[in-house]
Order: sequence, then structure tokens, then C-alpha cells
Amino acid sequence: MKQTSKKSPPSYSLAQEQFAAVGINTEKALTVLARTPISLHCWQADDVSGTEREGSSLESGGIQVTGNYPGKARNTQEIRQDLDQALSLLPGKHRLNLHACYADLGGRKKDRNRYSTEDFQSWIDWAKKRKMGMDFNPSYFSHPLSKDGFTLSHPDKAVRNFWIEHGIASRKIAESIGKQLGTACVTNFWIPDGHKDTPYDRKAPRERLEDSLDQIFKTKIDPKYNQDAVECKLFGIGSESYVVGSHEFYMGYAVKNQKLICLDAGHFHPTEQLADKISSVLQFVPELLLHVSRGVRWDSDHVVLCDDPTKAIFEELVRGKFLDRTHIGLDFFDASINRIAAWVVGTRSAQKALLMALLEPALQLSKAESTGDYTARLLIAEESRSLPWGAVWNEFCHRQEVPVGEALLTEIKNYEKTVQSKRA
Ligand code: RNT
Ligand code: ZN
Repeated sequence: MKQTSKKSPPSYSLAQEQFAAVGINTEKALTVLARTPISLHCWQADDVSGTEREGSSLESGGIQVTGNYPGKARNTQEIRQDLDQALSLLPGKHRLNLHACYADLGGRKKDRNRYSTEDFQSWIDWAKKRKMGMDFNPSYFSHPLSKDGFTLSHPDKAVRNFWIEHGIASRKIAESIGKQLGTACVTNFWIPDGHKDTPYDRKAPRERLEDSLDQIFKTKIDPKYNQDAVECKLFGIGSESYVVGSHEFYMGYAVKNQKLICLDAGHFHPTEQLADKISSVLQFVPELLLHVSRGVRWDSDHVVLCDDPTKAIFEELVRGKFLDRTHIGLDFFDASINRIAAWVVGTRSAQKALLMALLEPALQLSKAESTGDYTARLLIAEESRSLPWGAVWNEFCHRQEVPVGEALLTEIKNYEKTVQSKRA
């Protein structure tokens, strides 16, 4: 942790005392917060456009970006510049989550099934220089062979094979990332496959998907270097009626093959809470990947807030002692506001939710519950909402030398004025 020479504001020591009175050690909470990385999704920089072709844009894949706020990053260099700016406003040490469609091809003409480490070496070097770990994603969207909405479960064997090769190539790249950076790369598989309208045959695509995944995962890779995750979805744009990779499908697949499950907060029915799934899933799979996101009615990938559903996710991780088995990633893309602000607000909100979970009066709550005193459980939980966690958050930012409150907005506006607004 970076230590500032400046003294902590007095509000912190007052808060520290108040938390100590209910048995909570704020210093311990800050230590855990500082060592918990969030995997920053590169795709917030440019609305999931990618860098494979000049002027590429998100074309297909059951996800949609809305908004046209000026200043979008147009190439690898601008994405990195924006990432550095976002990182400078985030307390803690984080990871980079890169999609394969952000390959730095440097003029090499190759398709996704032929991608190799060289196409990502400049990203690996970039991360290494910043002492960051990296996570990876094969890209099964925005490509001529994903246009009809099917990839790994496509009825045409040639199309399936292309995407199987892309998956195999991606795991090799991820293995190399893990080796080079000295921290395991989590490779997440999400495919858009599904039907807009009610299908006749729900079975065959799922059989094909299982077979394709088996082929991709055939080569064993040391989990020290790479770990595979599979991400389910209830519905997407253009796959409203049927998604091949449903929750039940991947739950079964991950349990059977001991893969990581990726739970995206926007991928379930709006009344379902992701938090409630964590302790069930982790009973049967080794580790978990989270896509912390915010669905608004549909899977809209709004900027993460420090709201009740997000807080509930982090409470589960802390209460169940699951932090060591969970990889925390983000997945949102808002193009209607300053994109750096989106990144920074979303990431800091997730971190705040984690901090609040670490500052829960855990002993009191578990004692109330185990003695059947549900009156006390409710009262303590509600009273704890007004504990001065904000002062602890500000102290964290202060120690990590990142701005809080309006100073944060000033930094973002300044960057917008001097850098982003100059982009045509
Ligand atoms: C799509 C999935 C997936 C993507 C990213 C870009 O619904 O959530 O994770 O958003 O891989
Ligand atoms: Zn996701």
C-alpha cells in the first residue's frame, strides 16, 4: 500500500472507534480490501469494438452498447492511455481483463483461430510493466462466422471447428500470459448462441456445445498458469427465446469437468439475486468468476453501483470466506457517459461494496442467528447500515493516494478536456 506522508483525516479515527465498539477492526478490513484485485474489463474503453480492424465496432453477439458520448478510444494506444488514467483513480492493485478481439496484430493478417501469444505480447508487456495480472476471453462475437447467431454449437461443422480452434488458441495464449506474469490467467468462455424465437430442437445445439467444449479443454493446462471459466446467460438481444449455454447447461458442465463457473449479475431473471447463487455453486465447483454488472430490465450492462444487489454479492463472499476462491471481474459498457468515469465509478462501487461487507458486525449477526434471535438479527443488520464506513473508504483512498468526491470528477473532466475531446 502506498503510504502518504499526510496525516489521516480525524474522521477516520472516530470511525475506527465506532467500529471497534461493535467488534470490527477497520485496519484488517483495509488490508483485505487492498489485496483484493478487480479485473478491469478492457472493453469499457471502446464500447466492445476491439482493435482487430481499423474502426471496428461491436457488430453482433447478443450484447448491445448504447450511447455516443464523445472521446471513445480508437486504437490500442488510446485504450492503454485510458486504462492508465482509470488506474490512476482506483485505489488498490488490479488486473487487466482482455478480450481476444483486442489483439495487437501490428499488420499481421490472421484470423482468430490462428491467434497466438505474439498477437498479445505487447499487452503482456504492458501489464508486466505495471505489475498487473491478466485475464483473457476468446471472442465469439463481431465476426463473419458468428453472424447467424451460432458459434460452438453451430450446425455446420466447419464453423464449429473454426470456433473450437479459436478456443484452443485462446487457452494457449492464456497459459503463456500466466507463465509470463507469474499469476494464473482466468480464461472465460462466453458464446452468444441462441434463438430469437422458440426453437423446435433445444437438445442438439447443447450436445454440439458440450462436444466443442470437450475438444477445446482436451489439453490439460497447469492451473498455476490458466484456469477456464464458463459463463451462462438466460437471454440476450436476438436470443430471447433460447440460449444454448443456459445456467443449467454450464452448471452441469462445470461440475462434471471441474471448471470455474462465471456468474454475470445481468444474466438472470431480474428478480433473481446473484448473491444467493454463490454458496450453492461453490459447493460443487473449485472456484468462481464474477462478472459484476448491473442489469436494468434486460441484460443492459449498466455501470455497477454500490447498491443492495452488489452489496449482497460481496457480503456472501466475505461471510462464506469465499474471497480466496473468487475472481472478481467487471462487465459493463456504458457509452452514454464519460467512459473513464464509467470504469472508475463501477470499479470503486464494487470496492466500496466489498469494504462494507468487510465492515459488517459479523459476530453479532451470526450470534443472533444461531441463537434464533431473528429480532436482533434484523435490528443489528439495519442499524449497521448507518455505521460510518464512508470515513473508512476515504481513508483507504487517502492512503492509496487517489482522489475522493469532487476531486475525482475534476480529474476526469480534466482528462476529458485535454485528451478525450481531442479525439475525432
Ligand atoms: C455477454 C457476456 C460477456 C460479454 C463480454 C464482452 O452477455 O456477459 O461476458 O459481456 O465477454
Ligand atoms: Zn459477462
